[in-house]
Amino acid sequence: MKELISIIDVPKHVGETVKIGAWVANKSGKGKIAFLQLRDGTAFFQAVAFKPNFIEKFGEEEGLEKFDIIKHLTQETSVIVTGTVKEDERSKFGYELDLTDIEVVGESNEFPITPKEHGTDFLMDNRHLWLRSSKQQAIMQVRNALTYATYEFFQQNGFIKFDSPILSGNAAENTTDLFETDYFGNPAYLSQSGQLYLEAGAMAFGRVFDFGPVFRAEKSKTRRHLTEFWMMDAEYTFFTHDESLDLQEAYIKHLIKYVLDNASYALETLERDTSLLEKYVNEPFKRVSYDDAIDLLQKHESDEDTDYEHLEHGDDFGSPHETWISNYYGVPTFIMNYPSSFKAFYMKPVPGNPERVLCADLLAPEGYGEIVGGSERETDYDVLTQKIIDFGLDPKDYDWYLDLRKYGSVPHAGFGLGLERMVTFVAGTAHIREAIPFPRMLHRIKP
Ligand code: ATP
Ligand code: AMO
Repeated sequence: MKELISIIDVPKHVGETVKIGAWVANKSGKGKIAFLQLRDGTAFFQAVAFKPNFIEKFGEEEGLEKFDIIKHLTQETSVIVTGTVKEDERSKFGYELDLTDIEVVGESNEFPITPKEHGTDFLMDNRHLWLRSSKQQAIMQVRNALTYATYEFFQQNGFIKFDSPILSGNAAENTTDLFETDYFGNPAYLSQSGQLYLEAGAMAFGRVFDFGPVFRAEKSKTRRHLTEFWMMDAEYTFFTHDESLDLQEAYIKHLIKYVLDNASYALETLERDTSLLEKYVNEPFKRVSYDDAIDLLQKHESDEDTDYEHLEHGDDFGSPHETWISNYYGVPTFIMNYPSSFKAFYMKPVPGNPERVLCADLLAPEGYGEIVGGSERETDYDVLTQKIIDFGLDPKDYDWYLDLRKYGSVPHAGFGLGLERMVTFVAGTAHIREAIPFPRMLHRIKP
C-alpha cells in the first residue's frame, strides 16, 4: 500500500496518524498556533500546528526549529505532513490534521498568483500556475467526471469507440474555419469533426463514438468559442430522428447525474446551484421546432424584458435569441428542423418540407447556449452528390464518403457535443477558457 494518502481520502482515516504530500495554498495564525491550507489536487484541507506539541515531541531546540519552519512556509512550497485526522466542523472540509511533523520537499519563492484579485490576461499568461487554484481544480474535476461518464454511457449503450483521424487530405464540413498544415509537401487539414469518418464506422459497427480534440480556425472572440476543443461525436444506424433525440437526452442526463453523484465536492467549491442540475436530470427536455421558436420570439419581441433583434422565418439565431429561448423553458431545449440554408450539406430534409432539415441543436438553460448539434444524415447517393455540388464543394473530395451510400445505405443519425461547453454549463462558470487546461483562442496559444 502507498504510504502517503490523498486529501480526498482523509475522512476514511479519522483518529489515525497519516502522511500527506501536498502544497501550501495559504497560511494563517499567530503566536503558538499556525494553520496551513494544503492542497494536493484531490481537495483542499487544513492542518493545524501547536507550538507546545512540537516542543513536547521534539524537545525545545528541534521543536522550535520545526515550528519556525511552519511559520515561515511560503505559498506553493511542497511538503510532506504527518498528523492525526480529526473531525472539525469549523473547517470547510469538515476535517483537520493535527500536525505532528513536517518535511519541506520543494521551496517556492514569490508565487505570482496570490489570494488577491488578478486580471484575466495575467491569469491566462500564468495558466500553468493558475491551474492550482481551488476553482480551476474544481472545474477540471468536473471535466474529468464528464469524460469518464461519456465512456460509461456509450459502453452501456452498445457503442464502439472508433477513433477518427486528426489529419485529413480534404475539408470535412466546410472550408471557412480550417487549419491547414504541410503534409510532406501537400496540404492537409486538422479535423473539425470526426463525423464523416464515424459514418463509415457506423456502417461497419452499427453504433460508434469518438472523443478527441478538433480544431476550428474561428475568428470569434466569444465566451463560447475555442480554436481547439474536445468533441464527443456519436453516429448510429437505424435510429429515427425522435429516437436520436431520446438518446441525446439520455446522454446529457447521464452526464449531469454522474457529476452530481461523483463530483459533489467540486460543485460545492464552484457554488453551483445543484437544485437546477437535479431539475435537468429529472424533467424532460423541451423539443421545439425552429419555426415555432421563431413564432415565439416574434410574439415576445416587444416584451419589456427582451432585448433581441426581430427575426424572420429563415433567419439564423444569434446568441441573444438562444439565451432567451433556453431561459424561457428553464430546461435544456432542442431546437429542431432548421432551414437547410445555414446547416451542413449532409443533413436529410424534413419529409414534405425540403427547406428544413432533420436536425437539432440542444440549447442549455441559464444562458449557456448551444452544447450539442446533431442530425439525421442524407442516405441517397444522388441527392447527397447534388447537395455537395450545391454547397460549392467538389464531389471528388467526398468519393469515399459517397461510397457509404452505394453499398447498403441505411438511415442513420449522429450528434456532437463540445466537452468544454458542457463543462462550462455543468460547472456554472462564465467563460469557456477555464474549461480546458490550456485554452487555444484567437489571440492565445501560450502557455
Ligand atoms: P457555434 O454554433 O457555437 O459556433 P456551430 O459550429 O454550430 O457552433 P454556428 O451555428 O455558426 O456554429 O453558430 C451558432 C451560434 O454560435 C450562434 O447562434 C451564436 O450564438 C454563436 N456565435 C457564433 N459566432 C459568434 C460570434 N462571433 N459572436 C457571438 N456569438 C457567436
Ligand atoms: P457542430 O459544428 O454544431 O456540429 O459542433 C458540435 C458541438 O461542438 C461544440 N463547438 C464548440 N466548442 C467550443 N469552441 C468552438 N469553437 C465550438 N464549435 C462547436 C458545440 C457544438 O454543439 N459534425 C457535427 C456534429 C454531428 O452532427 O454529429 C458538428 O461538428 O458544443
